Amino acid sequence: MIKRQWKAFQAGFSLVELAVVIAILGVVALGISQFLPEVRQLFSNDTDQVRLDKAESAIKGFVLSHHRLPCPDTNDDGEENCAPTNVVGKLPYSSLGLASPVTSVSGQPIKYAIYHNSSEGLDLSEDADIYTPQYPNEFDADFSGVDYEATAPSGISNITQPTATSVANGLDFCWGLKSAATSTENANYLHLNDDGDLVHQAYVLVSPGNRNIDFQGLNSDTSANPVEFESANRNKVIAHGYDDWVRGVGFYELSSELNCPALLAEVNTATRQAQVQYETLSLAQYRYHYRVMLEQIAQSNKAQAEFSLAMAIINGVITTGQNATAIAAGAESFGVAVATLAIPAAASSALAIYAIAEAGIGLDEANAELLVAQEKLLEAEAAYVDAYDEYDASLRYAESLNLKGW
Ligand SMILES: [Ca+2]
Ligand SMILES: [Ca+2]
Ligand SMILES: [Ca+2]
Repeated sequence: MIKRQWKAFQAGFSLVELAVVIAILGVVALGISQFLPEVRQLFSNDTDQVRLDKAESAIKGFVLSHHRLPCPDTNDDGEENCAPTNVVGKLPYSSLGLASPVTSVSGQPIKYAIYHNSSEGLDLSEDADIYTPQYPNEFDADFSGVDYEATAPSGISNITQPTATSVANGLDFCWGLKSAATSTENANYLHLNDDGDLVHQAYVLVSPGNRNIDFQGLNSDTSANPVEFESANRNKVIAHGYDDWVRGVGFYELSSELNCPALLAEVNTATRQAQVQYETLSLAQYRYHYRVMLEQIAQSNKAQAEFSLAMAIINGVITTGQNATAIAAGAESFGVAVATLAIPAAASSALAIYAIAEAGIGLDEANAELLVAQEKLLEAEAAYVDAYDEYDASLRYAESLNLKGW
């Protein structure tokens, strides 16, 4: 009896249990079917995020070869459409060198938007020359700092600022990112809305998702501000079916990926070094001209000493009443170093001999001073030429970095 009752209980429980299980399975199946695209993607290598990664790599490749962002495709032919007003469109897959459009897993096109700041003329899709290093001023070989005429030593001439400045390359794009990063916040330019905070982006990619294949919320085509997009962090599950994927790439992030800080720093360092060499050269040039002046003064002092000596000899001759031959002999000595000068016998007066000796000593001293001045002038000239060559080399190096770009 007890056994039969137990069996009946067992059979009854199984039916109830079965019904409950079926009901639960039905609810679960209904729930799962809603999230089926996400569930499928969990087990697949081909997800919207992977596709956005692919788009991002293609954009980076384009930037490296074109020094600008690709423009959006606004007429669905895969080619970019560049105009200042074209800031939102589709990814220009063909211009990026891709064979087919980049879509979401369910086949919807990816939306692509770029930063364009009209108030500061900052268009990251424009290959413009907006960066030129701060080169030193032109070096003027015609020095006028010391009031003495002097021609520049051989090999020294004017060094003009590099003329090939209008070159647009990676440095200009890096500079554009830097300028954009420091620009004033403005809702008219591409940004994400992160819980009310406006976060500017260099470019934004949006996949509409696979459960609700529309662009939703701020990503919607009918959104009031077409350059405003949802934050990449917006919760997908609890936000009423929102399933878009937003990939925003900020100025600093892109700048860092392209190695911009190091590139700009390298050019800045080279330009600063050229500035230092320019200052050194200017100082060397001043010293050279100063030494030219001192050498000319020493030459003039020597001429004066020679003249004084000649006059002392002539005076001595006249004092002792000698004839014209003796005077000529004295005059002949004009310009001859005192060591080789014989005091004329005619200069017999003690006063005259003393004056001639004094003048001779003066000439000796003037000659010695001239030798020192000439030696120092040679040193100053060598230093000037060295500084000139070093400045020229440092300027060429800075110029070569500017021309190279990345
Ligand atoms: Ca197009
Ligand atoms: Ca440039
Ligand atoms: Ca969606």
